[in-house]
Amino acid sequence: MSLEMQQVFKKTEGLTDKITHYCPGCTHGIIHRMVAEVLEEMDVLEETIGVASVGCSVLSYEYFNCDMTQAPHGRAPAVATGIKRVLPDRMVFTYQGDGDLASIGMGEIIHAAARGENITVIFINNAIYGMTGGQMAPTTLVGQKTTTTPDGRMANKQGSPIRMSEMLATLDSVAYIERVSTHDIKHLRSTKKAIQRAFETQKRELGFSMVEVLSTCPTNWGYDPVESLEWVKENMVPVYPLGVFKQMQGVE
Ligand SMILES: Cc1ncc(C[n+]2csc(CCOP(=O)(O)OP(=O)(O)O)c2C)c(N)n1
Ligand code: SF4
Repeated sequence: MSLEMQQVFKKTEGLTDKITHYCPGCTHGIIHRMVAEVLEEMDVLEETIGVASVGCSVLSYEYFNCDMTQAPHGRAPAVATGIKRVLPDRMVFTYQGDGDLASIGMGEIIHAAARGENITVIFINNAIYGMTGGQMAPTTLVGQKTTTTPDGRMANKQGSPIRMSEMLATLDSVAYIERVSTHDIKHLRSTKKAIQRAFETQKRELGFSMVEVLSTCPTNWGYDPVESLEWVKENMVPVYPLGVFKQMQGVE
């Protein structure tokens, strides 16, 4: 009797073979995978240009199997704007953490969204500036302790967390914004759908699209990977409600 081997799982063509440097339990890796799968499924890997930012995902240009470049501190939306305007038939995306997008790059993201640039932003919100030893980010929760806020974030001293999706959704030229989460399988499925919708929005030339993904940072939170997922569900989702904040007509 001959045994027939059947392949039931394979790595997406959208990622290179490079082993990532992310900490165990960090959801950056699974979000990379979903972005890569969507690009592969849409058959646009050959025409995609991604812009890596700073933070833990700075090396994402080594992991995505498409053309990639890297932009310094928060400037990814500006660099993506330039690329898309010169090469409008390319799929252009940025991959940015919350320190990059909501702190040092706040100006760039607001103006790219206000201009309705036809780019897709993958925004990773892990409530912390992961790379530089876990300092506070604009998304750090009230009461959440970080290495630079050992007493916990205090609204009267450091202000309250910024909800980027809600804020950017007020801009007329924004086509699509959704916030999703990585804390369980059901939400991972919704995350992939949102990423698909964002790239479809760009393909249809409808304008600016962004997916905010609630993500983990076990290393700087001081929890193990499973506890970290639980922490996202229990603590982040109530402050950062999931859902679609803007969906222009024509976005499907
Ligand atoms: C006040 C300040 N300005 C600039 C930097 C430089 N810097 C290092 S990492 C980073 C981005 C932060 O990463 P984040 O976007 O939070 O992604 P993560 O590392 O959490 O994945 C920046 C802006 C810094 N650490 N602190
Ligand atoms: S420090 Fe945090 S965000 Fe950075 S790779 Fe490790 S777990 Fe992920």
